Formats: sequence, C-alpha cells, structure tokens
Amino acid sequence: MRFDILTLFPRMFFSPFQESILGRAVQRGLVQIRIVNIRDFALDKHQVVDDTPYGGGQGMVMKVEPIGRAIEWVKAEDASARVIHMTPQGRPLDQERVRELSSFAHLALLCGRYEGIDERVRELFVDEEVSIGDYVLSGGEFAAMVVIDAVSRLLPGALGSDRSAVEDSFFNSLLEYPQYTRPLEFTGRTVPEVLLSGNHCAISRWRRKEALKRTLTRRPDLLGRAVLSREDRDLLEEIRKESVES
Ligand code: 6GU
Repeated sequence: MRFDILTLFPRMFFSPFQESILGRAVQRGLVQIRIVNIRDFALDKHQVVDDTPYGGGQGMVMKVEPIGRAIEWVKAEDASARVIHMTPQGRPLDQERVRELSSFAHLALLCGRYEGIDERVRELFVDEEVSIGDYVLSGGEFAAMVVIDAVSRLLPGALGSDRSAVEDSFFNSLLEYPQYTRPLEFTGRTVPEVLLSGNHCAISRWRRKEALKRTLTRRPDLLGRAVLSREDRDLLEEIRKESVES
C-alpha cells in the first residue's frame, strides 16, 4: 500500500516510520511512504504557500495553487490515489473507517495547517476529510501519522506471523484484558493465580471477564455495539453482582 504525505513540514516525518511495526512494514515493502513538500510546487521566486485571508482575520490560509499542483502531480502518476484532507472538521476516525481505508491501494494525505486551506482545495481536489478526534492540533501532520500507523498494521503480514489484528481492542468492541510478565511479585503485588494455573479454559474465561469489566467501567458506550455471547452475558451478570457486594 502506498501513502503520499503532502506537507509543509517534511522533516516531521523523518523518523516515525523507521520504528517498530510500521518500520518493519516499510522495510518489508508492505508500505511505501513518500513525503511530498508542498513548497516545491510553489512556482514564484519566494515559493509562497500561504497568504492572509480574504475578509480579514487571524492567521494565514494555505493557497490553492501549490496544493493543487502537488495533488495533480500525485494523480498524474496514479489517478486512483484517494486524497484525504486531515482536518478537525473531518469525519472522526474509528477502527471501522481505518479498516475501510486499508482497502485503498494509495492514499494521499494532505496536511493542512490549523487555520485552514483555501476552500477551493476541498471543492476541487479532496475526496474526503478525516479528523482523529475532538481536540485541536496545530497541523495535520501528527494526524496523518496516526492514519498511516493504524491502517498499516492491518495489512496482511504487518504484525508478523503468529499475531493477528483480529484479537485487538475494538475489533470486537471490547477493551483488552490486563497483561503480566515476570517478575511474579513486584513490591508486594503478585500476578493473578489463574494465569499460572496452566488451565487454558480458566485463563480464557478470566481474560474475557476482565475485558468485559474494563469495558463496562471505562467505555460502557462500546458494550452497546459489542457482539456478546451467552457466556459474555453471564460474565457481565457476575461482574454486576460482584460490584454490588464490594
Ligand atoms: Cl486531522 N488536524 C488538526 N489540525 N487537528 C486535529 C485533527 C486533524 N484531528 C483532530 N484534531
């Protein structure tokens, strides 16, 4: 899968894609990431990419011509590239949308500065707008990294052989159960007995119950969407009873 990042700040992307799962996906050639400097598409002597807003007001607005040329350059090579404008005004990203985005072969992520881009960019060149949550970033760069990370890890082979994205939180709308590794005891706190029992059935049940408990207390909104089995409902009943007792 290919990602083009259209930005005024190419250096922000120099190291994030060299680490961890994403770095490995890049190394293996599962994902190709190209940084496109919008300033290279400003043809005037001073390579101006922004200007004051018509009608007055604070801040600067990104000009239409350099962005338009950059996008046309991407599209000339691959007309099927999907152009996504990263903006807090976009549709909020969730795991379902991440999954849908992973089915495109080529995404071009346009990073705007917070004050905005000329409206004609959206009208003429943008296929969709994406936000990563209800808070304000000073530009779309970090949001683009979030999209690339979340999408790339879903590509076949990205997580390595024995792990699958299927198990992750949100796939089935539950938060993850707690994990432990050595040492067995740390400042008087021990690992739950059941995890040492070797009883895989009991361990699965405990983990499912903890996942349900965590989701119930932290994100009850997710439980409404989760696909729950008969056993899940029994576990939830147990959890409710236990919380009444304690
Ligand atoms: Cl995509 N951009 C900016 N500037 N702020 C954001 C965002 C994007 N998503 C959430 N906040």
